[in-house]
Amino acid sequence: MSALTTNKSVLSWIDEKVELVKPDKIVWIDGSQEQIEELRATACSTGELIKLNQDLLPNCYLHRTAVNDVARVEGRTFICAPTKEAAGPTNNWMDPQEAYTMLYDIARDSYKGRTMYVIPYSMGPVGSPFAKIGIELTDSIYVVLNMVIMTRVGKAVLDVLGDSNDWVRGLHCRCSIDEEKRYICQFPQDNTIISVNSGYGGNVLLGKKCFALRIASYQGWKEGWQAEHMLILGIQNPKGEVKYICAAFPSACGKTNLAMLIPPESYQKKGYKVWCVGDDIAWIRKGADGRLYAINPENGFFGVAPGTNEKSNPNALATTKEGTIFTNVAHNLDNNTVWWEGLDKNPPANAVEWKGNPWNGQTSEEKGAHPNSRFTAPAVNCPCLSSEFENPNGVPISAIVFGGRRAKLAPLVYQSRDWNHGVFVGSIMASETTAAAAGAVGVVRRDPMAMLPFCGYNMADYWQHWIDIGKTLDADKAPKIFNVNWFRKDDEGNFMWPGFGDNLRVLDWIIDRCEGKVGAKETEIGFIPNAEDINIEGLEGEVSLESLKSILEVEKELWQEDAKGIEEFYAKFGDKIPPVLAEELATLKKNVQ
Ligand code: OXD
Ligand code: MN
Repeated sequence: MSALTTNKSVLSWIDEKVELVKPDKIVWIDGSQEQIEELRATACSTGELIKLNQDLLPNCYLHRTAVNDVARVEGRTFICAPTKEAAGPTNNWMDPQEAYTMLYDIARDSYKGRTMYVIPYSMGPVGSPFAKIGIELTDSIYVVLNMVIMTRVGKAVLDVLGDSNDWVRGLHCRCSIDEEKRYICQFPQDNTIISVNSGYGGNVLLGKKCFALRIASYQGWKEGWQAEHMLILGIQNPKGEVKYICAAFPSACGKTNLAMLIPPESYQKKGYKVWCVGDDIAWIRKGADGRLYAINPENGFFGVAPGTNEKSNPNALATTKEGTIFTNVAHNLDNNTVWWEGLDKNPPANAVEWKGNPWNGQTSEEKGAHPNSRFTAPAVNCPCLSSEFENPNGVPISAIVFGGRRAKLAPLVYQSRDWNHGVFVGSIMASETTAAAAGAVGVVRRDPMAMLPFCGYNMADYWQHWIDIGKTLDADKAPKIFNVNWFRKDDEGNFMWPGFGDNLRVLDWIIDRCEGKVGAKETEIGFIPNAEDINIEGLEGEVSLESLKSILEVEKELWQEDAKGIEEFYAKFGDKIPPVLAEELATLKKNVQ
């Protein structure tokens, strides 16, 4: 098949990689429906995909990864910057030359007998001033079909690229899925990603975490914009005005659920609506009017399946009903559909579990779906997708929200005093590990801006970049910065806030604060709502004014303890800690003394 471009930098890079991995055949992905159909058919014929019930789930497929290849591998993910310091203390680092040599040795000849697929893709609407282009080479049809959902793929992307050399190189080689030789390497200075020995989404859909966060965060630093691990949502009030919020949360804090939130009944009656722009990544830059604007660079949702149901997230569930690839969920053989834990209370008896073994969901102790099983679903399917989703100039951001899972300490919501204090609030983000993950439960892991596994350079430089962005914004134009915690527990271990759709009550207060419509108490840690200003109408029996007050309190002793933890965390960065943040920490310590 002939090349879809005459771009010399593209063609010579592909020639080099062909020489290295030696494919039998090269196929350029043009994004056409015929080609997608053909690839689906090939994947079904080899067992890579299983075609699901086309009446119930049109154009939906099931895939199983290797049992040893089911999640992102942070321990095997490297930032290959020129020096260890450039990668910083929170990233694994490898010398670029050593990394290339090692990776090329692993990749050499690995496409023999296989096809090389060349995927030209755009992160962001094709041609948008925010968008960036990548080319991924892969020997996996599963990767091609996922990239077709998650990004904008095809010839139009190459037409926009023209002769430019400004594109991200991505080489993915399945090899033998050997865990010991699995590496996910980013070379930010070279706009390059190499991923070997994995077939799992987060490691191999190179447009997502590898490019749109790790490489893009570095590009943003150099070019004056930001790539963040944030959802973007719009809240429409009864007057029809829509205000946009970006929010960063570590995994397992309900980001996709918040992005597709269904307003509580009392809000629905008044005419409130919530629109989803994105559930995972935001690219943010200043617009001509001096405000910050955000786009979602992705084109689909790569969501965790277990726990997604008609109640927790009906919008996500609806999104998966067409054109979706399910990975590592259970296969219901009675009607050729899929099932996962938490979908409903009716697991199939005649099924195949995620590893491919027969499974009776009614009697088995084993799980049917892997806890990190996923759906890859087109954004256009989402019933609450924002009409601004394709806007090439993004949406204006009123508020930035940080959050984590903390049983104690962090109040339901507080507002930073100003931008720099907000950067401090983001930098001290932390979340407690849950029973779902390996290791001790309830251990606090610092995860600044939810970027711990995704920042492509030294986190201290990243914080300074946040501070520098703030310097370019007029105070009345800068988004206000908040912190939320949906996960406060009482002494018996019960959650004290209902979460899910009711989180809109907190977002409502946040928007009111942005518009100067509501007062707040200035406390040691920032501005806290007066409890009466959080609307708890309709929550009778669930949340009392008293309990709301108690999750809005600042407990000084706990903050003194936390300040020690922050100090230890900051110490890792030595004298690279931005002076602004060192001062904010000193202020916090003094305030909570
Ligand atoms: C994701 C993650 O898959 O953050 O989005 O791990
Ligand atoms: Mn994520």
